[in-house]
Amino acid sequence: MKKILTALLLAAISIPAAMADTPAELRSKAFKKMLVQSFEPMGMVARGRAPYNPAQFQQYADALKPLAAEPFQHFPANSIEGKSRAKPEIWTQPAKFQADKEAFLKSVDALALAARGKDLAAIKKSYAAVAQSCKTCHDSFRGPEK
Ligand code: ASC
Repeated sequence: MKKILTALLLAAISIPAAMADTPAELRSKAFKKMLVQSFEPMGMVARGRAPYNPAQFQQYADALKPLAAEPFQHFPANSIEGKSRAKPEIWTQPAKFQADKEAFLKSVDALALAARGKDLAAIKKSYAAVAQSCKTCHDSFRGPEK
């Protein structure tokens, strides 16, 4: 009986460990969450596909700040697993990766500020700057789809 209980206990402990997300999965989820919960809803407005509601847009822009920072804690050294598109340059050029990350987070702050101005043309410019900073980092540090 004690052995069975011990076996059950060990199984209960090891199952969550075995199913734990890898860093690549964690950052992928965080990037997707950012797109779904904030960046894409704003993109719909920026592309004229959804009406511009200033209060709602500001909520999306403010929400982007913590969401945008989130993925960057999930890049431990050389964590290229499974379908990860991360390139080794993330860790061989850490200063450039850090600079691209900071430029991205700065553009996100600027968008939240622009959202307060309620000037749609200025907001679209700030949104485009965020999208450009996504692309700048991807051009150096994201490889092709696997
Ligand atoms: C997106 C998305 C990206 C960026 C980038 C912007 O919506 O998934 O990776 O915008 O394409 O240039």
